[in-house]
Amino acid sequence: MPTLFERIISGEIPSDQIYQDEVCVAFRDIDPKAPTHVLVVPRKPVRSLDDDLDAALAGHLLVVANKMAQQEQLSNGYRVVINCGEDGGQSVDHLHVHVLGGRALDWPPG
Ligand code: DGP
Repeated sequence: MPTLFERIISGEIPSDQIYQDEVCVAFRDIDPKAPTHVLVVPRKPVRSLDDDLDAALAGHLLVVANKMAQQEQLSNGYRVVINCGEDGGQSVDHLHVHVLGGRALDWPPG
């Protein structure tokens, strides 16, 4: 059974996609927590950061997260978040990197 994000990547579920390459796709979060809230999602349905994660894939996702911050002109700063597991607040079981910006973000998170 494909994950929600596989269904978005395939186009079955519409999204506001802003980037794609051979490894990953980026689209706007449906429930944004900041003026800019983008998800960077690998095409491969890796379940979470706890999965058997390939270092090259992990690095690529971070490079693309930075690319998205530049593309979205988050020149005053931004935050990159990976929620992992129940306590981490992960709600979709397909690894994804949140890129948040456009306002000052509180720390620590709730
Ligand atoms: P997390 O809680 O870290 O697993 O983040 C999952 C994010 O996915 C959450 O911020 C909301 C977003 N999301 C859930 N369903 C959809 C959807 O159908 N479309 C889009 N664009 N984002 C979604």
